[in-house]
Amino acid sequence: MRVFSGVQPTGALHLGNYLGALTQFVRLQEDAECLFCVVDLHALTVPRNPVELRRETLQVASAYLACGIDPAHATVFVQSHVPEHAELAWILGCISTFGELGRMTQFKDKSQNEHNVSLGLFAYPTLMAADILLYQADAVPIGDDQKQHLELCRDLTQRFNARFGPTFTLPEPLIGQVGGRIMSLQDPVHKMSKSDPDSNSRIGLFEPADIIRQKLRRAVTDTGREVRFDQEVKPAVSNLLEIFSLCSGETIATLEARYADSGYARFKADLAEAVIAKLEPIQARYREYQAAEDVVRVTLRQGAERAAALASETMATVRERVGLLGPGD
Ligand code: AQP
Repeated sequence: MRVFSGVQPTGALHLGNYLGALTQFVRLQEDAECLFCVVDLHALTVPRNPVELRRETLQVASAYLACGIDPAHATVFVQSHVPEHAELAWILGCISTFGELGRMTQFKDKSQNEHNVSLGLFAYPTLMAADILLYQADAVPIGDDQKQHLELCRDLTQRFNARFGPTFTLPEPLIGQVGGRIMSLQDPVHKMSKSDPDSNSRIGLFEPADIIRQKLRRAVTDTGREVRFDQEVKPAVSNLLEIFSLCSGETIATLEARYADSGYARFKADLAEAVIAKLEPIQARYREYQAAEDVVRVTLRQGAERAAALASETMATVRERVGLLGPGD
């Protein structure tokens, strides 16, 4: 099985990225051929400071390694180092419709109240489809928020294959049973997100322990005192219970039984310690990679070489299928 997934360098990674995506990546590398990409072209769909973008690209790559992605098992690379991503995105854009791209909820959310919405933001899902199809991926580990984009990728796969002949593997989404949708600590109807202007809404993977304690103390809760998992009635507490369970390895039922009548303050204090304990070893490894940036750069160079070999094979077929005249034809 071949697996592809990516993370955008759009700011410091948070617990949602970790629990929803990165933990899955680490698990999958044991049994599948994995490609994990820092999708820097996606990050350009909203205005970016070039110096920050370059720094955050290296940070996401370092985070991959710190979380346990092993370059001996998985190909780690930067999207823009393999130019075929942009080329295939153009070709897929030419078989995508205005209507289907306009229905994407992420586009609607991100373009709301914006005056100068870019073509890139609108076409984001075609670039994501190109990322996946270029490597003939069988499966794509994603958080729940990317489900709609993957559905579109599957539609484009079927449309392309029907129009030009079997070319691409139809990819399946891999969404974790739990952790697929970690919610904001300040507004539990919205997902935890890097671009939320309120930094109290998320826990950064590399934040110091005292900030994590403070953010969890300030996390909103629901009416009533009892600690109970009920996403309808108690969305905020349910989100905290899910985070607690994923960080401590204990079941939600065990946690409910322990904290049922203890009140929110003790529950949140213990939750903070569980999150800190989970993140400490990752943070230590991240500091090591930050001090050895050359190691990260070499990993990315080697990863790009491996990825480019696969990408050029797919693109040779695609160019031929759609009727582009090759220089040697
Ligand atoms: N809150 C979340 N819960 C679970 N999984 C999540 N992911 C993101 N947020 C959550 C998953 O993390 C992977 C990488 O995401 P991304 O950075 O490529 O883009 P995103 O989904 O748009 O994530 P953010 O944090 O919300 O970034 P911004 O604010 O820049 O758009 C994906 O697999 C995603 O599903």
